Amino acid sequence: MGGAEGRHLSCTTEPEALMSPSPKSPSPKSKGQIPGVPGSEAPSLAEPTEPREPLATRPDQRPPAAVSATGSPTGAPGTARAQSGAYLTTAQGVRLPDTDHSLKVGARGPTLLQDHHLREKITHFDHERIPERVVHARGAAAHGVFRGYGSAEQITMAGFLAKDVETPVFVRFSNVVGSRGSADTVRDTRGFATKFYTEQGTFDLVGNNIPVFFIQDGIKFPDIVHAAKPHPDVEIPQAQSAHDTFWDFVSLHTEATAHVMWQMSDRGIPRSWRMMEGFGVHTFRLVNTDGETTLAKFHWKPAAGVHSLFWEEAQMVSGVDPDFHRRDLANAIEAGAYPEWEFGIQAFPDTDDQTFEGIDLLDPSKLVPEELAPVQPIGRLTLNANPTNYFAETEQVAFHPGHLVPGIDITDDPLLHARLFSYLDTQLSRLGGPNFAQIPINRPHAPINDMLRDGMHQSADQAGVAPYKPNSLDGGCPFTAGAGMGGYVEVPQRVTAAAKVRESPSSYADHLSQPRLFWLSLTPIEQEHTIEAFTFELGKCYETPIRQRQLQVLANVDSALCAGVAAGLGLPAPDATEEVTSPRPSPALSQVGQRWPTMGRTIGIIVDQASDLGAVRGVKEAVTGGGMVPLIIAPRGGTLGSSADELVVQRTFLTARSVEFDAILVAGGPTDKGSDAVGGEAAGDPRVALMLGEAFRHAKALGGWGQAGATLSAAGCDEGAPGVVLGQDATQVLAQVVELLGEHRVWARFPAGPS
Ligand code: HDE
Repeated sequence: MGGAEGRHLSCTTEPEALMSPSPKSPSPKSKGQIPGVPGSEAPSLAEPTEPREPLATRPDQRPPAAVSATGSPTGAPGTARAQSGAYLTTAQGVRLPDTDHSLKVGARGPTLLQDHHLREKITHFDHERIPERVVHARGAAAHGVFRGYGSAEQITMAGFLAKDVETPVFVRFSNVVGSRGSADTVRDTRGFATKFYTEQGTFDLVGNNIPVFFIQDGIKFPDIVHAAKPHPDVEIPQAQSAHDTFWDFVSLHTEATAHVMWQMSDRGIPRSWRMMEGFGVHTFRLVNTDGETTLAKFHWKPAAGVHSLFWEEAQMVSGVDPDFHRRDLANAIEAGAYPEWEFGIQAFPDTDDQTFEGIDLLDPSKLVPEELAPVQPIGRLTLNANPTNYFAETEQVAFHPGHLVPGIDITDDPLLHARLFSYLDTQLSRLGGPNFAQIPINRPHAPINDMLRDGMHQSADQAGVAPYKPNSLDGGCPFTAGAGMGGYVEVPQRVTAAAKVRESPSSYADHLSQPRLFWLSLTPIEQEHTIEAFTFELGKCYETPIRQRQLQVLANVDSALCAGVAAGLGLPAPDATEEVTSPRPSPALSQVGQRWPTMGRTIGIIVDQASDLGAVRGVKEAVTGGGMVPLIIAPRGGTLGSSADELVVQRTFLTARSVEFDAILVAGGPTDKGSDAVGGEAAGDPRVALMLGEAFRHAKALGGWGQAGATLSAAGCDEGAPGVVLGQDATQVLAQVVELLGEHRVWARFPAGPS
């Protein structure tokens, strides 16, 4: 046993279990362990001196599958990772005696050019970075498995959706605007990109957590991205939409309004990637074995519910823990609280006009309310392993909306068509040439016979002498496959004859009905947050005309929305200049008012020398037993209690901040000690008061036992306020707090919140 976090991983973890790419054998859960363990074995105090085989990866990690550059299983053992020998070598495998000193003429002399090791080491280092993604540069990923329910078999022949078929997946979540090193919790759209390694080839669903997009035609993408990125002269602000160029563009380009409404709502600041919905955004065309087609929109529904941060929390987290979302994902997987989503589709008849209930299905700035077209579950996604190497897997993964499998085809959405060009193109500069599909994380698990040859970074040793068709020298191989042989045959969709034009269909001119639909579907507390977000963002603009222009857009969406923002900005609220009908609200668009599982949530337990440690141990076990993570917060680090039954401290009053916890418990002293137990260090510490005060303000559940009431009251948390649970029995207090956690927040703490 070693390490402050109570590590109990074994250093002899089974290599096969660690490395297996099979989705059927997810990495073993390490239940009860506080996540965040850096390696699979606790380090020794002194630097090790005896050569030994390197340590195994952690049980929660999995590398890409062991398939060759051309998609066949290599049979390589799971332990066959790069860089896994006991001795340091050059890149050519020659053992090295020293890597701390360059070769010099005497200890104080000049460095010699002949030092190959120095030159190789520094040259490689000089080229360690590749260009970050133009958009979605900031992100993290996980491996998992997708299981089809078979419920979509009537409408699509996609093999991976068939009943109980299990398909390995790699999922990357991202922020759109910020650079690779920016903070996770900024207000932004989130990417939700899934690579399905199906037996019929790779299918990528490259979606977002917002179902509507800023633009309706891909040709506008550089414009919106240039407007959202930092100002080109001073390169500020980083990873923010709260600046003049963004609001200048969207206030003029009103087709962005629906997306902007979502971004300014709580959806723009998710609590966790595990608690986000995902959307394919575009309408796709599904085709079954009889050639019948159905239009469909893809949805991911998180098992943990859809939850967000408060804006103040998001801002604090950006400073306290810029890696909040990626840490949350990795920790949940490490702790065995595997994130899950149900995959669903909204299906629509493939009619000539490609509309449904008056909504143009080819317009990516519009959604179809679930009340009109319910989301039908067709499969389940489970993320069950962390990557073993960020660069190799997460940075190099290359998604592409054109990676389609038989049964899934595209529609004529002009945004999608531009994407079909862009994603292949971008990888050429980002991943250094046309062979990026051979990078292990990008290798399909289906056999590849593409006749593509040579090029930069070719790593396949291809067989045959005739990479052309027709040929006789390779026996005519490879042969083409029609639909009956698993070939991808495009749906022979009729295209209406028309003149070549640069214009959009007239339905695309409706920029207001969907923002209004969204606004009307929010609960009062969500509307209040949205008003605050617009006020904050526009308040950060320098130019008043830009604010006024955006207020006019908001006035056309809803007068109350506009009035709220205008009041905050100290500007007059303009009258609407366009009339918009009031669509029926869609309750499915609200995040508030349901109960959700609490698995993977974090509960902070404030403990000091006056606390009843027996009760704390019981609570800690109950939290762990419920699949949540308990973090002990104490005045200083180390352990509490007797050495036989010590309690490891995970956070101190100095390192803890409220934003890390979903709920906080205050462990009071045993009541039989009477007044002696009152007045532990927690009661008088301003950092504890700050922590509790913030959690209270952010509507988090708070609990305590023994004399904890005094600590809570001192922090301004009214004992009688909703969601403040006090009692003498610690496990009962915990049970009530967990009950509250199921609703994510104690909404009743706000006048505008639901009671
Ligand atoms: Fe992307 N987008 N995009 N996008 N996008 C990229 O591809 C682009 C769009 C989305 O985790 C880039 O490999 C254009 C819609 C995600 O690696 C780039 C247009 C949606 C990711 C690119 C769009 C997305 C990207 C950057 C308008 C939601 C991250 C690097 C026609 C449905 C994927 C790269 C990952 C990434 C271009 C619009 C989602 C530059 C031109 C709509 C989740 O190729």
